[in-house]
Amino acid sequence: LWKLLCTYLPCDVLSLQKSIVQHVEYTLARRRYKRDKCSFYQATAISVRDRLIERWTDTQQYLSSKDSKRVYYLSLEYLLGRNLQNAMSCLALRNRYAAALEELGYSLEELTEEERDPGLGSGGLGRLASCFLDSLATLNFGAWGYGLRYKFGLFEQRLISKAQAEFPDFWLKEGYPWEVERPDVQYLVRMYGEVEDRVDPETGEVKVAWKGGEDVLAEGFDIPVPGFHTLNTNNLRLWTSKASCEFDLGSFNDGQYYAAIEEKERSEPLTSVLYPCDNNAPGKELRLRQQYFFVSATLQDILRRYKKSPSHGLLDLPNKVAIQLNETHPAIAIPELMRLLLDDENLCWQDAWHIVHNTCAYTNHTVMPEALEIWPLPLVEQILPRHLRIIYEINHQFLSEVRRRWPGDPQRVARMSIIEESEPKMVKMAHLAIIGCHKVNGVAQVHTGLLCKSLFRDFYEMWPEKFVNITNGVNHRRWMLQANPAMSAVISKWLGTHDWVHDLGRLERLKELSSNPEFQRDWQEMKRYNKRKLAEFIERTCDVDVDADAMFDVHVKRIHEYKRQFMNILGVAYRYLRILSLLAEEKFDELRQVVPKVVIFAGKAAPNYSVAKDVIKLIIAIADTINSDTRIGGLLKVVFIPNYNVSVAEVIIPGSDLSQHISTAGFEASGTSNMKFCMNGSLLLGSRDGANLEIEQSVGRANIFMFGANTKEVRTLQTTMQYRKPQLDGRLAHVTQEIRSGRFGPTSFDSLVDSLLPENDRYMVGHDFGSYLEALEVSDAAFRKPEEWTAKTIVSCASMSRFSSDRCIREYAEKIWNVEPHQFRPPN
Ligand code: 26M
Repeated sequence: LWKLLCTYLPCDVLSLQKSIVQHVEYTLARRRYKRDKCSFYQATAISVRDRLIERWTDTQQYLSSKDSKRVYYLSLEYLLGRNLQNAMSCLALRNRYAAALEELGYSLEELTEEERDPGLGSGGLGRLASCFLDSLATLNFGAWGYGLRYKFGLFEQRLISKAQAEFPDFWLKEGYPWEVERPDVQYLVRMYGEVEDRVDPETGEVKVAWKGGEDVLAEGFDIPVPGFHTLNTNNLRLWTSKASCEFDLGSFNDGQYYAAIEEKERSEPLTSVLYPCDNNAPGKELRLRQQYFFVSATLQDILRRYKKSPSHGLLDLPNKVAIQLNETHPAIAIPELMRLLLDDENLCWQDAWHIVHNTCAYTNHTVMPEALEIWPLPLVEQILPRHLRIIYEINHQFLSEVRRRWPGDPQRVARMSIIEESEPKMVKMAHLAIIGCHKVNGVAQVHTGLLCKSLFRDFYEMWPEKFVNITNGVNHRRWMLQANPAMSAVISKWLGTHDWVHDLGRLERLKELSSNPEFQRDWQEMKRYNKRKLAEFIERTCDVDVDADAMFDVHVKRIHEYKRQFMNILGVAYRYLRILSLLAEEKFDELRQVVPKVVIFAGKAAPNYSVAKDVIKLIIAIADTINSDTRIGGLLKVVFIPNYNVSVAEVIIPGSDLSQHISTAGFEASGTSNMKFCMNGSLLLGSRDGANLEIEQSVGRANIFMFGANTKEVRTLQTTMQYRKPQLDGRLAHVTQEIRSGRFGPTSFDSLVDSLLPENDRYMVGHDFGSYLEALEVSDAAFRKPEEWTAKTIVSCASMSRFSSDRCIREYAEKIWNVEPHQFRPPN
């Protein structure tokens, strides 16, 4: 009987239709005859989820039976994107579901649009985590992601009165059909309280007891993470905070019933909101509590699963478990795992340290000083008194080692300490992470170089073997196959196979075809099609009519000074003024040479980051002036697409000709959208920063437009500028004068414009502006030659195999986790 019951669900078209209609009626309890898209989307999602769940439970069972090493990816952020089409493709059921829905009167495309994009992250770091989950599943690694189930995701951005306005993103409003609540997976997490030293009367050993404080309950929600065309199905477990009253009913017995419940209810808001910062770390108490809540629940869960197997001794943990810390956000895992091993498992310090150090690894994603997490020591002491004691001990032992290696170098000791001797004292989470982990990795060559040469130089000198580079990668199945079906069809047609979907290296063969006129025609038609779709999207969201034959020049990412959207919009203003002067001087030959362009911006500014919000205002002001100036005809349009997120990116990236990645050298750790754009046949206009440099090596200098100071020059300039004030580029001076004079509306944007003065120009906009304009000119000239341009885009797309997250995950597996893929087969 069990054999009969354990077969997988049927997947013929009729069975899929039955399952969808049944979920409308029985799961959602809605009339199956009443036709509404939302119900049919949800029912379809649940029908797909059913088919994931059977693989998911089988995978977990298989992994336990094989006792293979597992990877746990700890991240406070995930930007999953929509799941419906991804899950269907993974199951190889996309066409059948599309056919099933068609007969029910729905297109898969329209139902796709019903899905809300869970914005549980703020930018590149969260999206990277999601790409990693997909590759881990596809490559048959047994890996779980852990994160927080924020009730409100990253805010929704609307443009009101020509500025950003933030609205709460209550993404769970209609329910999230991909998750499964796990009321049986609950842990208590303690915060606050006091520590007490207790001498064991028998052994005389001093033990530390953590007493009092408040308990919060963590409950898990699971989202299955399917691999592409494999049965392997991993898990993403997200924690939500709950009142812990169910756990200690005793305290209500003193008549304080309501007071007790009220107090317990205070724990609910802990996971309410995601901090909307990217590359910035506000030292907020709630954030530290979120981090600890997340880490404690996760580690309790990992240890519980580990200990279920009777053969597992704790000392063996590093051979069976790898924990990856995504940035320092979960770095409190180091003292928390120590605490669990010391206080709950009664291990000695040496054994506990050996386990922690060999299990954990840390990825750094930024060198921006304002993004480095440091916590006031009194705050740590208040919330996590036991952990502070452990941190002191870790620091004490570590600094003794530093003193042994570098006797008579107290400055080095002070620089490397976890505790900064300021007022108040601060706890440096990056130092804690480096000391507590066996590997530290940067996310692009130049970035890792900077970690070793400057930010973590002392640590690199002490432990050079600890530092590795693993250049980021992106999931090409989402960013090519799913986001750009037109391009995928052209590629598969010309290669005569779909095998590139598994192995991006197969794209190399396209290079030979890059000048083939028929292939070029298909490629150009595909690009035209994607640009028309983007043009329709722009019409809908911005109410601006744009010409799909113009060059689509795209700059989309979080708004940040170092990403220099400001420099871009100054360049746009310059282009506009130049067109006007050509018109005024009746230089018609030169006017004919001007490449018609649509400049597309999108991105969110942190709500408290006023400079970034001013940049959005300036972009909108300049866009309004240009778009309503009938003199320039269709030569230039500028749009700011609101509410940039994963699904908006899936429309924008395939429709782009040129994309800008123009951060000041040394500031963008890697960048990942640069890779996505290249994969979609868009050429990069890039600064000498992050992964741009490695992309240049792969695609070749002729197929990318690079400009500006490199990291070394930036460093020298930053020190010399204080003494030597260079002249502002004449073109830049002209543009800023026009902005101040009110050419782009009544606001004069004084503080933005003042930031260009050499003494204020931390991000080298003034210095790089000239070479930036030259790079733009080179790209214009290239665009005027369609065959050459097309060949460049083909070669650059065909050169992307290194930038697949598959390559990246294999490197983590080999260099850091020491894990092998498994060979899971279905039970029969
Ligand atoms: C910290 C404290 C409190 C609240 C928020 C934060 C915080 C959140 C996100 C700080 C930084 C955060 O993200 C940094 C980030 O996204 N870094 C980007 O990581 C990408 C993936 O490695 C790189 O490609 C980008 O270059 C890098 O900027």
